[in-house]
Amino acid sequence: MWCRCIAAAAALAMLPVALLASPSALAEDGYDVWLRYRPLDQAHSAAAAVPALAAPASTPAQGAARDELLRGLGGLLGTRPALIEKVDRDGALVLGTPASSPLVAGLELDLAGLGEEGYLIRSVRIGGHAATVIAANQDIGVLYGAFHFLRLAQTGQSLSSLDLRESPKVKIRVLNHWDNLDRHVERGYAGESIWDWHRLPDWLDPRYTDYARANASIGINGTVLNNVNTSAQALTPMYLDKTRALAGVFRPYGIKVYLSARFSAPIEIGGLKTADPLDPAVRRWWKAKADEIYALIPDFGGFLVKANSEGQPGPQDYGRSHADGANMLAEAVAPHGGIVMWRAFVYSHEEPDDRAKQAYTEFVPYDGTFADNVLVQVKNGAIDFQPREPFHPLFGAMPKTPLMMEFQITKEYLGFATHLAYLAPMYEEALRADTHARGPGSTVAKVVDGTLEGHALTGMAGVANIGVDRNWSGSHFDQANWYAYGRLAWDPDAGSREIAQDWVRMTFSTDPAFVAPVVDMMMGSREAVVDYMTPLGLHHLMGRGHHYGPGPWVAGGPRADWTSVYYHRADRNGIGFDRSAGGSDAVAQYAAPVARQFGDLATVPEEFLLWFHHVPWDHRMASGRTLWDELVLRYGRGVDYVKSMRRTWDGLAGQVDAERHRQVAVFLAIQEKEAQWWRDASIAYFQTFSKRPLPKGEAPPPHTLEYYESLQFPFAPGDGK
Ligand code: BDP
Repeated sequence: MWCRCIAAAAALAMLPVALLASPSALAEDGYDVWLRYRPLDQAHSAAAAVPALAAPASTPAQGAARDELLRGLGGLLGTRPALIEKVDRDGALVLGTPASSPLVAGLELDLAGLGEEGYLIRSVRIGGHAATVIAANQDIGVLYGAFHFLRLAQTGQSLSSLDLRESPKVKIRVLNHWDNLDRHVERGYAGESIWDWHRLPDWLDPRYTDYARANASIGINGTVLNNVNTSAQALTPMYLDKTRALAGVFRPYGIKVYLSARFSAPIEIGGLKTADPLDPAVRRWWKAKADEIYALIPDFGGFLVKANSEGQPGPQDYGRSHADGANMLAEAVAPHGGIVMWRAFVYSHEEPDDRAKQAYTEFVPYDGTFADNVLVQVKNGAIDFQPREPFHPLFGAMPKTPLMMEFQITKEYLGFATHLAYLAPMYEEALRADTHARGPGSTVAKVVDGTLEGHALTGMAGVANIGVDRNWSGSHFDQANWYAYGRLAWDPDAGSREIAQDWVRMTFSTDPAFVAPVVDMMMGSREAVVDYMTPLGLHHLMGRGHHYGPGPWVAGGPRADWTSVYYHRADRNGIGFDRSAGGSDAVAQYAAPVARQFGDLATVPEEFLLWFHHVPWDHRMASGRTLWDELVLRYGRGVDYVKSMRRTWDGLAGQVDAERHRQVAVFLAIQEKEAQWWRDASIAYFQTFSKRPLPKGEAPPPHTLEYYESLQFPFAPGDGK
């Protein structure tokens, strides 16, 4: 990347001034993500001028902060600041911890309460000169502060009279890579895995450093390198050595590595006959494995485990519980300070109960029995990362257990990498949902950040959307989801609009005439996907296996809860899954006020209507329309939104470089085509049940239902394998 930057800078220097003013003259491929550091306009660069930098660099972590500021300010302002040891002029930037920098120590700043990762940025005077200090208790806080300072400059904010204090509200902020050792990424739409296992540990692709920089810039402090559906080989000495090498690259950036652990590894790579968590030989094996890992990687984070879920092995294979399994691993890593992230995404083969209820049923009885270094990792909703789900009933229902949030950043169910869908409003919706666990105001965010029950060990996981594609995420706008996830993991109360504003300014342009329409377009984009795929609480209606495109007709196969008909239950009377007291009674898993609201057809929010109720086709909606008419209109509304995004984006040509503009424009055209396909296929299918005409003005689907059903996509990307 940096070669490219230097080349670009050299090219820039030779360009006539008139051309410099035109962003469209400079091609960009998105590799730099939001850390582009392109020259600020004159007004902003004058205001942001930083002539000198006093920054220690005696450790790799300190070096990372200093280098980032040199690179960032150099790019933004056109000249790199001079490196100084003493403040001898106005405008210097001073960074460090009291231990690393005598200048910082001399300021006697109030760093208490900032913790290990927090920082402050403050305008101060040193030796009679105006200066800005970025100070923290640890080097990593300084690095986070450096990125924050750069963000202020990049987004055109004032750098004078600063007084900022920041520390993360959530402790473990990790990406989950669903990457296999053969580099296939399960549900990945950005090319192969960035982990080049075959060439590791010797070849350390410079991408790994840029990956760490991007993550550190948004406060991500951990990464689980391998898929939750993992092979045990990831724990063999050969692969552990490769993991050690990656850990070495990430360490200066405050990023710990974690591994997904296959529960049956003691059998598969340990030669044991069992993986029973209560078997002493099995326990010894895991302890020895943990010791082996920590000897290589002293700051190894711990294990992520998917057990007894979708065919993965687990403690129940031996008649043991999730707590037995988690606690055995927890015991192995505890002496080294490691943690276990035990997933609650479970639903059993034998259990015929509503799938939405099963995680709660299986986990709630074990509340209070998990070891202190175990977090239970819960998806935002009870089914599976659908475009819209009500919050998972486990949030608020396991007060004695730290519950980690698991969001999906990769868009398995929201149009893969081609559809523009900004997911922060979806994350925000889940985090702000009120569980009522301890009365009103018991939001999911408070469960996750530990404040509701007083947990110090807290976490958030995001299933990564990263691959080897030049732009990392498969599309330019999908970088925003990676970015927003990090910002919300740092502060679950942050606002998705403000995050989008920062991202647009850093990624494209600070021009308000560009920022405002693009942010508006992003903010409504997820709702549009809900509309054209699964309006009014519908869910799980996608193509079988690969999950590409509409498949409301999907039926049969190995298990009912992998079909669409199981979820929509359309018949001649109506549509929707009855989870009220008269149905599966899933509503009873929520606290009483929530259960009442969701369980009553009169009070359930319309966006969850068909999630909780089977509703007659002629049911009157708030709009006065019948359910059938409303459904059809929502499908169309989603398509219309995509059309409006295309118009907006087309109108912004010239305000963004042609290379990125063109790809976004073409992807939006694909999105429109696919949104239309979702609408047409869904209407063609559901009309066979409703037997009602389309509302006036609504175009009939151009093809027969048989046509939509006949479409096959054997090579759609990202399938599990
Ligand atoms: C589903 C995915 C599947 C994952 C599973 C999980 O389709 O590929 O393995 O979630 O989270 O969304 O374990």
